[in-house]
Amino acid sequence: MENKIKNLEKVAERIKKAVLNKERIILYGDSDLDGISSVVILEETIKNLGGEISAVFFPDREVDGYGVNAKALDILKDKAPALFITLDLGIGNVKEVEIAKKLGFEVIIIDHHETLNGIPDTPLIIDPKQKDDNYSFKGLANVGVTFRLCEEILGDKISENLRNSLLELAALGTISDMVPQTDENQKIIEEGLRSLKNTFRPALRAFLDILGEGYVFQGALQKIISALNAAESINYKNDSYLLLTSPSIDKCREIVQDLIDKTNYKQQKIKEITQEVERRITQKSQSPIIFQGDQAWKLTLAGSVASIIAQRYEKPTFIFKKGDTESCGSVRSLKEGYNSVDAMKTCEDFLITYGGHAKASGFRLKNENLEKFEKYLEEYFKK
Ligand SMILES: [Mn+2]
Repeated sequence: MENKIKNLEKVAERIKKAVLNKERIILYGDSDLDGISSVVILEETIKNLGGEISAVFFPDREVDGYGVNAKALDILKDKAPALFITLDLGIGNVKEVEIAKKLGFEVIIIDHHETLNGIPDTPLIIDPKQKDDNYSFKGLANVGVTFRLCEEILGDKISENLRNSLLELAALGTISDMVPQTDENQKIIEEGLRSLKNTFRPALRAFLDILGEGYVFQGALQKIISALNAAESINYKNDSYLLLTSPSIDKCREIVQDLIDKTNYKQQKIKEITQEVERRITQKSQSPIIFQGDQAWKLTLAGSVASIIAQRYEKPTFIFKKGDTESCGSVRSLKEGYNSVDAMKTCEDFLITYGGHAKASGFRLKNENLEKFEKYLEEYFKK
């Protein structure tokens, strides 16, 4: 049993060297709270060392797709040479990492997703789910992995206040990513939430003030998480990131109120789509899966809808947005032994992309293959 995630020390040393040499550093994170909180805590760690971040990028899943994309690399290419660090994504971007390297970037991947067919060609990968990683706990959210990296980078220099401040975000990101709340995750959540009550971070203070502290800690924590997840990435910028890094309490109050309003609207939409799915599946109750899509549904809501349906019907659930030629969706498969990634692996010949975790994953394919996809999945889950 090893006590450190593979490459943790190597990556920490590389980042410290970059700070010393004043190299440019780019952070490229996923747009959900796990990705955003990962970016924020790594940025604050680097700043604490005296380093600077040259650019922070969050791709819009709906427009840009999940992961590193060539368009973003093209926008960033003037910043090369630089350290290009991916957070909560990247482990599947074999092709894009090649492009990044050709542009002059040195790529560091910090991820916690399953590795599929081959990993990007860079020695600087941290992902506890790598085949040859012997770290004892595999259930960390990406922000948990990143927190371990921040600890490694800062070493003894980490002050109690900084550690607590990073832990608050690590706790929220961990809860939000729906990883098991056991082992290290449980500790991160406990410590982070304890600190959250006295948070110095203006954004989190604004949430506690607006929602009411008592209310938040009596079970309404999810309100904060939903609100932070409600921000969309536009032109690679993300409101939740701007919020969490803002020093102005007044500005934070404004954004927090706006995000809460957006969340309430989103919850209403999720309810409507869920009802529509339920209406449709009454005629298909024999199928071992739930497989539904529509042109009017937003991809950003698909995961939430799939979660509710999968829980309610105890079946692997595939919810997708049907585009003009391609469809893109989210999968939830909550029962033990029903691995959604393994299931989609049997369809990889006609999927454009797919990936994620056994219980939560995603896919994209041509519309003409939808029927075939559904059939293969039904076959797979019948067994
Ligand atoms: Mn994640």
